[in-house]
Amino acid sequence: MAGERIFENHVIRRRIDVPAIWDFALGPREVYPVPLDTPHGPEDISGGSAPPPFRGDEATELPSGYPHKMPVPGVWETSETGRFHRGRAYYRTAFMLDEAARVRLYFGGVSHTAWVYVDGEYADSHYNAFTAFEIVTGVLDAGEHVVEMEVSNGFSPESTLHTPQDYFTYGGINRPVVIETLPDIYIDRVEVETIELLETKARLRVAVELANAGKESGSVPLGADIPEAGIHVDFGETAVEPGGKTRVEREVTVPEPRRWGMFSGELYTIDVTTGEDDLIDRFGIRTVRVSGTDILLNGEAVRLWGFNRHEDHPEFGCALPLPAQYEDMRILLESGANFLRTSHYPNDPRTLDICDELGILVWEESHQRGLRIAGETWQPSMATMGLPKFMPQAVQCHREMLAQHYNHPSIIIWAHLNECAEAEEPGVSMFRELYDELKKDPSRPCTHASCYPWNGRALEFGDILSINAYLGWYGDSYENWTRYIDRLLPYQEKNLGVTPRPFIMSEFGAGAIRGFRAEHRPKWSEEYQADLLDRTLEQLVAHPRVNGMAIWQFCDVRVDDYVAIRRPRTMNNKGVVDENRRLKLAFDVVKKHYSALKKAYLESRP
Ligand code: ADA
Repeated sequence: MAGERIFENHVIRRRIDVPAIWDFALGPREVYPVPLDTPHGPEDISGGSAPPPFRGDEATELPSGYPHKMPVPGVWETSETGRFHRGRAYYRTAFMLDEAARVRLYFGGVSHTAWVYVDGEYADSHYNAFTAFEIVTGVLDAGEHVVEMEVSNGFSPESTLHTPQDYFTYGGINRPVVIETLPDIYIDRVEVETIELLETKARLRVAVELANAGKESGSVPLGADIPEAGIHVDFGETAVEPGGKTRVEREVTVPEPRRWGMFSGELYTIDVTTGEDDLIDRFGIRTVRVSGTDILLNGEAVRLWGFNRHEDHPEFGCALPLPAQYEDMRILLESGANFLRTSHYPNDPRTLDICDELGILVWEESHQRGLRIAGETWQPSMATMGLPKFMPQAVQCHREMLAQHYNHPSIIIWAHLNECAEAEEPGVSMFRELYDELKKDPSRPCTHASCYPWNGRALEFGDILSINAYLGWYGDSYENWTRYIDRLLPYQEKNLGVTPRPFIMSEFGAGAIRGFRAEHRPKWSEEYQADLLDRTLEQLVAHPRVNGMAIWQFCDVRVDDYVAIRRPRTMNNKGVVDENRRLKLAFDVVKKHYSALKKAYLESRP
C-alpha cells in the first residue's frame, strides 16, 4: 500500500493508480541578487545575475515537451538531471477513469511551490514542502486525464519559509501523491480528542467534517465505528450545502481504555462512513498538559530525552521512503530516546504514524527557522519575517499542520518560529499572533525554541520554555550547563515574565566529522563531540528543572551553499550518526545516558 499513511485509510473510496515515474522537464533557473550588508550599504554579491523575468509566486509556461523521467515521490537533486538545479521544473503524468467521476488529487508535499494543471487547465497552487494539499475536480469523463505540475525551489522574496538555510531546500514532489474518486458529499476529515481519562473509562470528542462538491444540497447517513472499543457513533442524516462543509460532533465513552503512552503505542481505529464514502484514521487515548513545572502525560509527570531530526538523506533528499523513515525511528529507539523534535517543519505523516505505533513522543513544529526582521535589505534567511508574504505563509503552515496531523497521539507539543526575531517589535507581535494559531488546539501545550535566552520577549507566550544553546561549541564551556541554567531561569522570571513552567533544552550539541579521530580531542573530532554530549547530558539529566532535552542533531544533513563556509562538506555535521546513519563515537555515549533514563522509567511502571 503506497499511500500517504502506513495503514489502509479507505475501503469504500476508490483509489486510482498513480504512476511511480513521471515525465519531467527542467525550467528556468531562479537566481536572485543577494544584497550583502556592507559598510557602504547593500551590495549585490550574486555576480550580477539579473532576477528572473517572473516573481517567485508566479507560474511560467508549461513546457512543450518532457525530455526526462523522474520518480515520484522524489527530489530532482538526487538525479544527474537536476543535481544542482535551483529554479523551476515541470512534471506530467496521466490517470485513467473507467467511468465519469469526481476526482481528489492529494499531494503529500511538493518542494516548495506547486502550480497544478488538470487536462491543461490551471487548478490550484500550494506553497511549502511540508504540508499536504488537495484538489477536488468537477465530474471528469471516463478516459485518460493528464496532470501537469510546475514546481519551484527558488529563493525568491515571495518564499519566506523556504530560504537559504542551515538545511537544504530540495526541489520535487517529496511526499506521496494519491488520486481517488469522490461522491458529491464526501468525508473531509475526522478528529478524536480525549477529553477525560479515568482508570475505568475515557470520554472522547469525535468530530466529522463533510464537504459537498456538488451543485445541489444533499444529506447522507453518517456513522463512525471504533471497533477496538465496540462503539458505533450514529450522527444520523447529515445535510451539507453545495460547495460547503458541515461539522458534527459527539461525545463517546470508552470503557477500560488502553492508554497511549511512552514506549506504549496503544492505538484505536475510527472508521467513518456515509455509505458512499469512508475515511479510516487512527488515534490514541491519552491526555497531555502542563501543570506547574511538569509536563503530564495521562496525569503523570514525564521527561523527554531525544533528538532534533531533519528529513534529509544522501540518497533521497527530503523524500525519505518508508523503510528509511522506519530505520531512523528504530535508531532513535536504539539510543534509548523517547522524544523526537521535527526540526523545523511538519513531518511526513508516515513518520508520525510510526511514532504513534512505537510510543515516541513528538514535538512537531511549523516551518519557520531562524527568520529575522530587517529593513529594506532582503537577505536570505536574515531579513525574512519582515517580508509581506511571511505572516500569511506562516499562518497557512500552522493551520495545515494542526488540521492534517491532529489525530497523532505521538504529537504532544505544537511548536513554531525556531530562533525567530522575538527581541523587539514587530517580531513580538507576530509571535503573539502565531501563538494564537497554535492555541486553537487546546489539547496540547505549545512552545518555540528560542536563541534569545536573555532578551526574548516572546518566551512568556509558550506553555513550555524552550532554549537552544551550544555551550562548548559556539562559546563558553560544556562544563557550565548547571551554572547556566541556575542563572538563566531566575533571570527570565525576574526580567522577562517567564513564570515557572516546564523547561526543555531544545538544542545543544557539537559537530564531528565521522572518521576524524584525534588523541587531543579537538573540535570536529568524534572524541570532542562525545565528550561534550557526555558532560552536557550528565548535567541536564541531573538538573531538577530540566523536563526535556533534544540533541542537535540526529544525523548529518545537507545545508544550502549560502551557509557552506561554516559547514565542512556543505553539511551540518552535528549528527550522532552521519548522513548514511553510520554511528559516531557519541552515539554510545548518548545511549548510556538515554538508556538509563528509559530503564528507570520502565522500572517505575506498575
Ligand atoms: C540553530 C538552529 C539549527 C541549527 C543549529 C546549528 O540552533 O536552530 O537549525 O542551525 O543552530 O547547527 O548551529
